[in-house]
Amino acid sequence: MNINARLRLKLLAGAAFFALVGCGRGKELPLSSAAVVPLLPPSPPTAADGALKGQYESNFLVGAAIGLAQIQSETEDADILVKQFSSITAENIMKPQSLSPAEGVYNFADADALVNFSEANGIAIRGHTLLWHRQTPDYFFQGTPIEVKDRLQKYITDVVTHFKGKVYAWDVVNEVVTDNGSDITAPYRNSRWYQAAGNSKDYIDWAFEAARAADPDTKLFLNDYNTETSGKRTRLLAVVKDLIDRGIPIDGVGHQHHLQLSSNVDQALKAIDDVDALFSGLINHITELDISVYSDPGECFSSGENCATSYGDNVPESVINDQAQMYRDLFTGFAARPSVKSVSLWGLTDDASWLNGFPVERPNYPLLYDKDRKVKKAFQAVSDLNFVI
Ligand code: 9MR
Repeated sequence: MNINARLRLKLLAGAAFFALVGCGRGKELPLSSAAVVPLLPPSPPTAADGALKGQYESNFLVGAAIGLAQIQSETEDADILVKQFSSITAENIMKPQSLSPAEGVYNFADADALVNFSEANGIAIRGHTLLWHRQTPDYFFQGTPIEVKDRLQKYITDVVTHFKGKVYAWDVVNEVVTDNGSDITAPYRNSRWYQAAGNSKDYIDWAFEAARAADPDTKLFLNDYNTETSGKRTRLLAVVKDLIDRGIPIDGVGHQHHLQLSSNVDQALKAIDDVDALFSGLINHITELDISVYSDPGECFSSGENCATSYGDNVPESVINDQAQMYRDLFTGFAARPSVKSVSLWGLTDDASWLNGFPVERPNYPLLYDKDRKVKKAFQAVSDLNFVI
């Protein structure tokens, strides 16, 4: 919407509001006091039950990444999840470090609590993640490639079997594509996994094969970030093509979509279109969506230099509006693409976002709910397409 249209609507809303107040109060409110009457009534503090998940019911599940606190002690969060979300991802407690801190030792209690909450409330669970080079105990990487393979496959078999029938999709491998096209290992990341597998990509096959054998029905994903940038996307597509050409069982691509206000929405949607064009039958999940209110240059992410100045507690209204518009453009684009089956936010409320500490310590406001558990304009923009931003 252009500025004039927005202004016109505000004036109309203001006039209607003024007329109502004026009627009720009779002479108490002189016409000349229009300047002190707010132009818009305050935003509703809460949303209608089901407004978010209901809007996309025929398109995709709408998810959020959470921790245990949100379902055990933060009852407002639990209430929001039940009312507005159809999918949950464990932000941390289904990672190898949490599930198996020592070889052969499993700690399923926390993850089971999340699964029980979800099942009791009819919310689907997305599994994150069976393999990553972070949040993974050292023991996984020790020994010969054969020992590494056997251990990884046992771990994946045990975990996927434990959650069989409860987790509708797994990020089988997370972030295995390199950020640097000139790496000698490109398109693969030169990670501890790559090295432990004998400087080879074989560990990716091992992971997918073990996951498929343990649960033929759950959907298996390769998940990565920056698929909205062309270089990373090209490398990711090469990795996926290689898996498919060799018959490795993969069902879909997870696009993390950690975006910022300067990100390009068309490119974020092109990531889906490129998967669709190359691999008919694969599905797409948006797995970790958030939109930082800062527009940081590349060096902020690589070295913490030249990051945008913190807004502190005062984010300009224009930024909140731009963020809402961007969320709406993305969700509308996702809904127009039938291969998108799940869209998850990486967090529920702004205060709990990982972006408050990355790439630098700085309050960020990347999600659909604010720290007071009130819906933001971004929520309204995606859950009600008639909402005027
Ligand atoms: O949000 C997660 C944060 O709480 C953890 O400290 C961090 C550890 O590296 O992982 C974060 O989640 C990441 C996800 O698992 C994979 N993609 C990037 C996410 C943000 O770093």
